[in-house]
Amino acid sequence: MAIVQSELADHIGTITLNHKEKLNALSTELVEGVISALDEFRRGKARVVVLRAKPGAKVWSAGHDVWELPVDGRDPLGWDDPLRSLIREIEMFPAPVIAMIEGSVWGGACETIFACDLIIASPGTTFAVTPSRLGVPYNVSGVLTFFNAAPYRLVKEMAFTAKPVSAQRAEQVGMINYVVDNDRIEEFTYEMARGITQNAPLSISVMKDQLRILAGAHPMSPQGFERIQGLRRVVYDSNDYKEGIHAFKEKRRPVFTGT
Ligand code: LCV
Repeated sequence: MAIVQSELADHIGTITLNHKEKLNALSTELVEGVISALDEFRRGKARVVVLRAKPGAKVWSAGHDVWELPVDGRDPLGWDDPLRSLIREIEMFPAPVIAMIEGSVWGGACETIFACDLIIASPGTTFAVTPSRLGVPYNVSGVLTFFNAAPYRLVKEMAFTAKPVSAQRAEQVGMINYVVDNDRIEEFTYEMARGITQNAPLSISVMKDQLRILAGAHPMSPQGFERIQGLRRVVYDSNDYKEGIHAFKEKRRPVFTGT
């Protein structure tokens, strides 16, 4: 069975994450499947895309595939990292992408959802930002995605505690659009999708791009960027980064020493 299923009907593209064994971890294989579905939808002139997991999923996605995180001194979230490519493909897709969420969402999967245009979640959904849990130095554009998705103070709470936030709290602060019961979320999501397909696709596409460009318009000097890259290198060269990954693989709690 394909780990990514896709279907295009009545201008609505649906992408279903279906890698049960790895809890829809954002592996290279899974990300390539999603990106190829988006390419097919672009060619098929989809007017809206729904990104979802299988109905009733306990884990929507466990985030970046930890087994694919480099431990040889390379930047774990470089430009060509599958997660970075996925985020850009969603942001650049010329029609709205609706994230329909059931289950828990972790790390890079949170950013993936925040890169979507609309987010509809079931009541049991949780969102956890996990770099500090693994010792990972998140990258600048990734932090900007979070910065644009939630209030500043909540972004800090999520980043520093790595604790899951409930769908209800996310909706209260405007981090997601709606919380809808599991037995209605599909009907609700596709009703919204159908409504979008009735509106002018070119107008929607240009507004999506304007909002993307404006949301990314944060001045940062070359020196400021280089300083951040230098600080990130200290983190991904650190013992703590290796410890976070090894602890995950050995199914134990990490012991961070700050070195
Ligand atoms: C590969 C996995 C994963 C996984 N990768 O089931 O944002 S950043 O910077 O942190 C970025 C780098 C990032 O996104 O990192 C990943 C962040 N993700 C997480 O921290 C979530 C890690 N996973 C978990 O905490 C648990 O798996 C949850 C709570 C999601 C589910 O727990 P549960 O007890 O239901 P298991 O932990 O037993 O996982 C089932 C299988 O999925 C693998 C895991 O290794 C296990 O494989 P095996 O059966 O071979 O042991 N798995 C889970 N997450 N991110 N593989």
